[in-house]
Amino acid sequence: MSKQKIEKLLIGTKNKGKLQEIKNLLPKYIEIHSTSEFDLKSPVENGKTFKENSLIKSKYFSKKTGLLCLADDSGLEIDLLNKNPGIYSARWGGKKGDFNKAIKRVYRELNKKNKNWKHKKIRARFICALSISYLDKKIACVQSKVEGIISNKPKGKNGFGYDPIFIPKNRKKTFGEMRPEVKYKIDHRHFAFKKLRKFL
Ligand code: ITT
Repeated sequence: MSKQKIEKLLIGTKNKGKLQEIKNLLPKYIEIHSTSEFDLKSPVENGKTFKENSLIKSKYFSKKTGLLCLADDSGLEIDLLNKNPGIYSARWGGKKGDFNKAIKRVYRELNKKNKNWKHKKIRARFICALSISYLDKKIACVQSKVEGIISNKPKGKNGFGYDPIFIPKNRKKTFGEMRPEVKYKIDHRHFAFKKLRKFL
C-alpha cells in the first residue's frame, strides 16, 4: 500500500471547516470526494479515544461508499477541565453544532473551577487523529497535537469551532484571528498530516 500512490480518496467528514483544511493539505494529484456527494448519516462515535473514533468514521464511510476513506477525529483538551471537552468537543456545540454555545460552556466550566481563571495561563491543546481505511481494513492511523492556552475572550472570525478561544504556544493571536494559510501550517491537523504523508 505504501508504495502505491493513492488516486481517489473520500474525506469522511461532515464538518466543512475540517473538509476545507484537509483539502488544502492533500497532494493535488489525488481526486477528492466528500460526504456531501452521498446521502449518508454520520456514524455513532462511541470510541474512547480520538484514534478509535477516527477509525470508526473512516471504516464506516468507506464501507458505505466503497471508496478509500480518510477521517479526522479532533478536539480541544483543557487541563483545568480535566481534559474536557476532549473527544466530546463536537457534542458541546449541541445538535446544531453551535460553537458560540460550546465556547460559552467552556467559559462557564472554567468559572466554576476557578473564578480567577482569566488571570491565569489555562493550558490546552488541540488533538487530531487521522485515519485511512478501506472497507473494514485500517490502512493508517496517526495522532498529533498543538499546545496552547485559552484566550480570556473569543477573538477573530476565521476558522471554525473553538478557533476564537485558542492561542497556540509562542503566539499572541487566536487561531480565529489568523489567516487560514497561517493556521494550517501550525495546527494539530498539519502535524498529524506530516505523519500520514508516507501513506499517500
Ligand atoms: P465529523 O465527525 O463529521 O468529522 P465533527 O465536527 O463532529 O465532524 P469531531 O467529532 O472530530 O468532528 O469533533 C471535533 C470538534 O472539535 C469539531 O466540531 C470542532 O469544533 C473542534 N475542532 C477540531 N479541530 C478544530 C480546529 O482546527 N479548530 C477549531 N475547532 C476544532
